[in-house]
Amino acid sequence: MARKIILDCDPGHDDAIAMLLAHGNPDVELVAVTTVVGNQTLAKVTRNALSVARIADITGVPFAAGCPRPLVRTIETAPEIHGESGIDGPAMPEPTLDLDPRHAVDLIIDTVMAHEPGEITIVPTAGLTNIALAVRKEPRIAERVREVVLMGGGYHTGNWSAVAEFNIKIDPEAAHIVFNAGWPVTMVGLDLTHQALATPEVTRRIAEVGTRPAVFVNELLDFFGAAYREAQGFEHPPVHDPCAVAYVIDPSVMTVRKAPVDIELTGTLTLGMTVADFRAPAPADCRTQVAVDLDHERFWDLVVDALERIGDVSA
Ligand code: PIR
Ligand code: CA
Repeated sequence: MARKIILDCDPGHDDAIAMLLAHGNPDVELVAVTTVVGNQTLAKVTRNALSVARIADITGVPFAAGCPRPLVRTIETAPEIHGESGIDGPAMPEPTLDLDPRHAVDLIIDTVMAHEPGEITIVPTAGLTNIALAVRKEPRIAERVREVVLMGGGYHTGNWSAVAEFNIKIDPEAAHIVFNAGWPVTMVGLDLTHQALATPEVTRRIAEVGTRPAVFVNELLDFFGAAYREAQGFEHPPVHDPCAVAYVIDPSVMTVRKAPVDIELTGTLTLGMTVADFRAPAPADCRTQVAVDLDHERFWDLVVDALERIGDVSA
């Protein structure tokens, strides 16, 4: 049985690849896609999500727009990495799907409550504003969700400050709510995603697939790679968001370690830091774990396989 997932995202180059992986892989089923301000404004990332749906011919899945700003902080976007559109590089087709009329928070709640306990996995690949509001509005989702597998944070480095990662730093109060809601949380952070590098071997494999969606992925990686080279001094770009989807598809593609994790809300240098406590043994009631090591080859096998299955759908 395919794992049912809600993808909460801010496309975003790597969010788009996460969406394609979730759509193409038979072991996960996209049951909703929700958007939130992050890499760019809500209007931009929502349009991008709908354009990606057209490129991959994703139909029959509700897409809903969520929060236009973080809970407490002012909006911070990432144009130096994702460009003015949030997904600069490829030509993005005019969306053909209509948005679901519900707010993303309500679509998340409705979807979780309409399924049996343990059926829905939430996969956030953006700031946690929507997820935090959903669990505050309907606290019963905390027992009903199978787990939250999120891209965000990191225990040894940041990318938006020395110690904080973007998705957590842009809405640390929301992250605090999500990490303390009582549901199981797997943090797929920078420690893991900085191993998911799109090397020339990877882009060669994707080019070999040869389809329109595969060409789109390489166009994404071209722009993203150049931005990462210039802004962050990376030789090859780390492709963060599909790592969280990959964990849901096949947890053995990475190693994880159980550890309490909490979010720094008051540090002057450390705001938004995901503080992981690695003192052994982890307490018996610990519901959080962090991703540690990625099997690079098998991760990219999953992405290439998903693209092969999506095939040559025309945008
Ligand atoms: C990536 C992101 C933001 C900033 C940088 N420098 C790089 C976005 C990605 O979409 C991913 O979800 C997460 N935030 C990585 O920090
Ligand atoms: Ca993202």
